Amino acid sequence: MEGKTVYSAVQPTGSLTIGNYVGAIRNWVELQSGYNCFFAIADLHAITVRQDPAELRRRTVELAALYLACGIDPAQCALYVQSHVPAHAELAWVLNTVTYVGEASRMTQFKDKSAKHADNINMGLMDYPVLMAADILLYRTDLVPVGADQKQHVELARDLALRFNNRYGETFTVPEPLIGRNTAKISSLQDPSKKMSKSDENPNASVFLSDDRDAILRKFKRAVTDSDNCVRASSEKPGITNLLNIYCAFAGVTLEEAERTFDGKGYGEFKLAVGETVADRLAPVQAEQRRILADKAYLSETLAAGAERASRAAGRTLGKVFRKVGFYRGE
Ligand code: ATP
Ligand code: LTN
Repeated sequence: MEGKTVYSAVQPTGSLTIGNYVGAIRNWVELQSGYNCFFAIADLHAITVRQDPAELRRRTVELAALYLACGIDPAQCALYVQSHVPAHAELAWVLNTVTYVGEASRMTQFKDKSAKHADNINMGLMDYPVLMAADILLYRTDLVPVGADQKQHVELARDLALRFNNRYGETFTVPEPLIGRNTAKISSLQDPSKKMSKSDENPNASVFLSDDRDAILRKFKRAVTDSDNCVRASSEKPGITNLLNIYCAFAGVTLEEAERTFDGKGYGEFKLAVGETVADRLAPVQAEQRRILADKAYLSETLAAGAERASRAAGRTLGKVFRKVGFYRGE
C-alpha cells in the first residue's frame, strides 16, 4: 500500500467550537496532501445521546459543508457520512466480542456522559469506543488526529487491534493518536479548568464557528482571567494561557511572539485583539459554508462519492476479518 493512512471524525451533535476547529479539523487540512485520508461525520456515534431526527439530519449536512469550507478537499480524501458505510457497524459487532465489559465501563467519556445523561445510559453509549475502534481499524489507519480528550479511545482501539491480531493472526494496523501540542485542549472561556465543549450549558463558555463578529468579541471580552493584568502564559494563569493559545492558533504566531506583542499591554486590549483575530479568520469560512450549503446537489454527490471510496477500502478489511473469525463465505 502507498503511504500512511489517517482517519478522523466529528459527531454532528451541535455547533462546532473553535476547540473542534483548532484541535481537530484544521489539522486534517494539513494532513490531506501527504496521507491517504478518511474523514467522516460520525452520525452513528451521535445517536448514543438523544437527538432530534430532523436536527440530526440538518447538522449532518451543515457539518459536511463546514469540512469543505475549512479546506477539506474531496479530491484528496474520502469525506463521507459514517452511516453510509455499513461496514462500521458490522466490524463494531465483531470487535464487541474481543472487548471486555470492564474496560468499556472504565472509559472516562462513558462515565462523564453517563453522569450527564443519567436517564439514558444505553448500550450504545458504552459501546461508543468500540464503534470508534471499528472506524479506525477498518481503514488500517496509522494516525488518528484528535484532541486530547479522545486519546483514551485511540488507546482502546490499539488494544483491540493487538488482541484481535493475537487471537486470529495479523489483520489490523495498530494506530497512533496524533495530538497537537498547544491546541489539544482549548479550555472553556468561563472555567479554564474545563475543556471548551459544544454542549456546555453556558453560551459564553464556548465560541462557535457560527458565531458572528459581535458575539465573538463579547465572549472574549467576558472571558474569565486573573487580576494581575500581565499577558504571560503560566500554570497559575490558566485563563490567560488559554487565550494566548487561542491567539497563537488563529494568528499563526508562537507563544514568545505573542507575549512580546502584548508586553506592557493590559487584558482589555489583549482580549479585543484575540476576538478580532478569531473573527477575521472565521468570516471567510462562514461565508464559504453558506455558499456550499446552498448547493445541495454538489453536497450529496460529494458525500456519495466519499462513501463509495470508503466502502471499497472498508470492504477489503471486513472481508478479511470475516474470514479470520470463521464466517462461512461460500466455496
Ligand atoms: P461534546 O461536547 O458534545 O462532547 P465535543 O465538543 O467534545 O462534543 P466531539 O465531536 O466530541 O466534540 O469532538 C470532535 C473533535 O474535536 C475531537 O477530535 C476532539 O478531540 C476535538 N475537541 C473537542 N473539544 C476540544 C477542545 N476543547 N480542544 C481541542 N480539541 C477538542
Ligand atoms: N469520538 C470522536 C469522534 C469520532 C472519531 C472516530 C475520532 C468517531 N469516530 C474515529 C477519531 C477516529 C469525538 O471526537 N468525539
